[in-house]
Amino acid sequence: SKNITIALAGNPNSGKTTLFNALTGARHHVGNWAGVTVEKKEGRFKHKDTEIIGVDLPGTYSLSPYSLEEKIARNYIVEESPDVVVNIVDASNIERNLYLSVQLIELGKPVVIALNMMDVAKSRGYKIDVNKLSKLLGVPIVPIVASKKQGISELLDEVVKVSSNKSLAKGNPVDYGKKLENKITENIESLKSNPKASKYDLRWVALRVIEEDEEIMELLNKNHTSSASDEIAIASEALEISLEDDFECLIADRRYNHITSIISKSVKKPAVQGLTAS
Ligand code: GDP
Ligand code: K
Ligand code: MG
Repeated sequence: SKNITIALAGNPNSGKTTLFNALTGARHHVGNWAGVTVEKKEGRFKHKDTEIIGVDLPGTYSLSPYSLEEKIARNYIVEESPDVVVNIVDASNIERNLYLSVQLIELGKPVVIALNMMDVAKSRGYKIDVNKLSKLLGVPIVPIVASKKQGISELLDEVVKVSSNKSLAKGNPVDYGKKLENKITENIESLKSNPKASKYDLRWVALRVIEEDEEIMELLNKNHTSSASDEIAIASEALEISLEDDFECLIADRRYNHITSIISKSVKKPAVQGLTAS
């Protein structure tokens, strides 16, 4: 048999707790994340011949460095490298939920989307082309109804499959446009010589440097054995570009465009109905 660890990530109210309980039943324990009073749940369960440890990450809308919950979620994924990140997405609120999905994909770990609340989405008349959505995002998607325990076994089949073939769930990168893409490429080149960066997805680190993410900048400088001038170069480059533009806003805009474009090709919502007589 095989052992894997999965992290459960999703927006608040996407059904994370419902899914976690459906997976682990009573076999989980609740504690806190190290040093903080944010709840951490961990549970162990079995799917066919695979032993799975599930870690429930805090519910978040984004992965910015400005909130404790968001930092916990992203740091767990990049530092602890779970085998698979299971991203629970509320299908009835898909556009907003995908903002987190795109950021999870950017962390560079395999992502499987559990497309939850399919009952609600259907009752509202949404037509979601799951295969197309999956192709456009570049990650497997399994429709589920967590509250009715529907789709759970199919979800776990996919998770186990991805855990032994991570290339199935790498995700497609957001196109940030020529100007940003050039900066990303330049940063990746400088980061290649930084041993502190090597354990992370370099494109992800390159983007964080552009955003002047303090935690990441500090991490790159810490215990750096080669010349510190690399970091200074990166830092001053980031400073220079931040004077040109608000790159953090531009990055967010590009992510929204990416999602809007994907949704327009894979989801049909019924025309907004006028007020009906009751
Ligand atoms: P969390 O905030 O992400 O942990 O979300 P919860 O697991 O607490 O779920 C929020 C609400 O949605 C609860 O009332 C759940 O019973 C309900 N819920 C979860 N999954 C589904 C689903 O697939 N369909 C429907 N209709 N309700 C769901
Ligand atoms: K809730
Ligand atoms: Mg919850």
